[in-house]
Amino acid sequence: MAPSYKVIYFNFTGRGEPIRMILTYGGIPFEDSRFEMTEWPKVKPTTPLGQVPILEIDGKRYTQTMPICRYLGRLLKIDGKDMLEDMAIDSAVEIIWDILKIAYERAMGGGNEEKKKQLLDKLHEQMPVLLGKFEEDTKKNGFIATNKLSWADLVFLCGYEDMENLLAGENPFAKYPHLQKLKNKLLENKNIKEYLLKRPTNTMMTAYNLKNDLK
Ligand SMILES: N[C@@H](CCC(=O)N[C@@H](CS)C(=O)NCC(=O)O)C(=O)O
Repeated sequence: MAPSYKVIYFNFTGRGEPIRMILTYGGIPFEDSRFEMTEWPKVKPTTPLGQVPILEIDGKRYTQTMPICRYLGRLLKIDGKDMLEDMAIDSAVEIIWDILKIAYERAMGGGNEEKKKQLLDKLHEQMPVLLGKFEEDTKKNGFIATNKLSWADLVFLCGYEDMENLLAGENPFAKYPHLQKLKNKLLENKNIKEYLLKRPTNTMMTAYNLKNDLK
């Protein structure tokens, strides 16, 4: 019998979404267990590390976003063909999260305007370097990390949506036509399309939804 999967995370994209997106891409049915921020104090003590996301496989709980994604990538054979490609995939995913972490820190930074400005400056300094590298790689190979679709591309798709929200109004991908093309190519996937159409409304970031770009 096929294993049962359950993803436990906020009703929000963030670190939970790459896990949901990879399962979705692979056509693996999963229970999408979401809760609102206000419920977190009740949920936190029930989690192994006081953190989410959690992936449950046949009732056993696994933590840490990227190892979970890496596992699913291997399971679906959208990992690298050798250790060097796996390193390229891991490296791309780290780059995506390096940018996202700054953008999230800025968004969650409360009322400290000076700190927020510093983080925005840091983003403006790093994005052209890091996204510029992805743009060049994607122009050459069609994908973020290797010359065929890998789980890094699905992490990128989620990162694309979060960056559009965290930097709403700035069009962070406007200068990167190949990254936009990749996003559109991924949105042609039937499973992803169906998932986005039925995905519960993200209660925290509402400026941009990948669903808006479905053809
Ligand atoms: N390294 C962990 C970090 C997990 C993490 O920080 N999760 C956040 C949500 S994105 C969380 O649970 N925050 C609530 C808390 O720490 O109380 C991972 O990648 O899964």
